Amino acid sequence: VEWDGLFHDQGPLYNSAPEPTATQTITLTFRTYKNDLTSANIKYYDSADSSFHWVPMSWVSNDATGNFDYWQGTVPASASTKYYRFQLNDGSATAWYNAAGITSAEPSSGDFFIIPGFKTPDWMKNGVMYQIFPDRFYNGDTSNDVQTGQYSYAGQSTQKHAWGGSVYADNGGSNNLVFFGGDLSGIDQKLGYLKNTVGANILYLTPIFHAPSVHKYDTEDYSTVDPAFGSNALLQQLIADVHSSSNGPRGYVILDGVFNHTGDTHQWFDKYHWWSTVGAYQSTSSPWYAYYTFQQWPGTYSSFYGFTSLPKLDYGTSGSALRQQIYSSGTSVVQTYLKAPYGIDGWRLDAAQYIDAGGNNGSDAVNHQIMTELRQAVKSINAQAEILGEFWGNANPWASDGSQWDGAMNYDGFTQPVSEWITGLDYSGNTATIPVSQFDSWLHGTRANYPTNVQQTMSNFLSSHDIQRFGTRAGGDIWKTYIALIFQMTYVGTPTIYYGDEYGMQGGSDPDNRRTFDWSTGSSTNSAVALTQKLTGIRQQYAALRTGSFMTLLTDDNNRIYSYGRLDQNHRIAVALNNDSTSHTVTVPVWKMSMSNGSSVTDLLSGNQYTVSNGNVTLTVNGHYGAILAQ
Ligand code: ARE
Ligand code: CA
Repeated sequence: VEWDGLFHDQGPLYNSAPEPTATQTITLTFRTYKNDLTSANIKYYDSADSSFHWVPMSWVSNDATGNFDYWQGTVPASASTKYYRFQLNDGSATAWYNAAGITSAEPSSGDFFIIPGFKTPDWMKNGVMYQIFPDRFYNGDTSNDVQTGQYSYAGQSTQKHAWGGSVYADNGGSNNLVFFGGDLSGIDQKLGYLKNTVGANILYLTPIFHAPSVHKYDTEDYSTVDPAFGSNALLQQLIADVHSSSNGPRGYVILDGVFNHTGDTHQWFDKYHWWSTVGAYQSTSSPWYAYYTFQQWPGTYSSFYGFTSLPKLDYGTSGSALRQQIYSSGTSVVQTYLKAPYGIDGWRLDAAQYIDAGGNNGSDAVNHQIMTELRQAVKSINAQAEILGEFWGNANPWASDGSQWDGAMNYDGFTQPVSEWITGLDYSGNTATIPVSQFDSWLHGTRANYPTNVQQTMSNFLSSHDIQRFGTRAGGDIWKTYIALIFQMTYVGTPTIYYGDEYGMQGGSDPDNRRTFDWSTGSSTNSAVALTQKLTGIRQQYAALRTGSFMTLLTDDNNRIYSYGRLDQNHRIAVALNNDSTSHTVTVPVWKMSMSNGSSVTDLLSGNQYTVSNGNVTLTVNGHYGAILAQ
């Protein structure tokens, strides 16, 4: 069996039902070199009877170039989850093919998923997300700014900082109490920049509910927007303006749901007795005593990472008062903001892996039960709402069977490999260089962790508020931002721009990764922002870049060249990336995507046209840049 010719993924050309219902049959198409195979089979495991089943495939056709054969087989319709692989025979040898790769011995993991009834939000598959840390984006209303000394908390008092500059250099106090004045009306005023200049249509805000710190992961009151950010009415206005298509494309809003812990000033905990009621820290007979886990009351209790300012919530058992308050009742936090008059479009679940009962730290059956209940609560209000989990590794336990998350933050399958390949540093800033062949196999392996509709909604970001800025890892070389943006906007998953990454904003680790947005740089006259705009427009125009197949075309370790195809019924697009610092002449083997000799492709970035010759497109690509060759 000629392994080079084998291809299948769950793109529309190879899979008749990307998100099948229980009554849809699924016809799978497999590609091989012409005349390579004598027989082929789909072997699938059906969870309904816990057994394997075989579907013999038939030869159906050749591709237009005559280089390849297509084989097909049909998996019957049913409601049960299935996992499949292909067995390929050429008369003398057998090869096995599944999402994880090609092997001569039958694999025991890495199969393709079929999950009838599981849908992830289409707007998430097709959108571009923009993440904002509200205090640092734009100050739209100076009257709500936190003043120096206005509040004090845990022996520290607030500091008002002028916009810009090196954020914490002059801060003698707690980083978490330095305020720059950014707010919701600032974001609202800049929606034109987001929608039209950057070309993003999904707004993800880090926490906005009332809390003492600037980051607001220490929730004091889930029911109130922090006064320094605005008001609940302003949140409604912002959501309405994002949703409106009168100021650019219709948009979507995702809020940060911090449900593993509260802040220690929350009414339920009330460490400093700021409330007139009695919280768990104040009395063992508090109505909320069971919401937290005390090893020794009151001083020793479970918290997030040992930060006593973040006492950990105890979810008890199904139907507990806390579960009702957070997600399962009609007036719960989760449901309230999904419903009118707010109508947010999804939740990012902070520290979701740890959510649990009894002070346990998750990744157990109780955590998965809570996540399953939470999904039901969300989808009962809005079946199209997004559930985006925060996890830094392989999120398969939460995002592979349709019962919990739709997708996850893709540190593991995007941020880390991109950082290592392009900057030579991992996302923490440690030296870690990988050749392109390893980059490609890393991407392949992490995609295989998830069903295709999850892959397509993984949040792919260069930086976040928890890691060093990409611009800093890139050593200030804006060309590395260019190539990273080209990859991000042509890869599988929801491109997610952490505010400022579109111009290569600098910043070290937390808290320096939360610098103020520089509005003199962030505009379409900036070359990186202009490239972002162009790329989001291209992604918007070509569905193949969002929901098409992903096919590796070339990995050239010596010249640091990567080329891959994205393809669907309407377009074949070959992306060529040159990760070297000097330009290279690249020979892109577009014959692997069945492009015919004599046909032409257009580089959507430069506008240059090329003709396919001997199965290839040959072009010169600048260092740290790329071409997007569409047909
Ligand atoms: C900050 C500083 C600390 C300082 C502390 C107290 O970072 O150095 O000591 O303040 O002054 C929020 C704030 C942070 C704040 C923190 C605690 O944004 O600025 O810290 O609260 O007050 C793990 C978790 C993951 C978590 C990251 C940060 O798994 O959930 O650590 N991310 C979320 C948010 C954060 C937020 C919180 C959780 C808390 O996105 O912004 O912090 O609500 C490996 C592991 C990961 C681990 C990762 C980083 O890769 O696999 O699990 O993530 O390392 O440690
Ligand atoms: Ca303000």
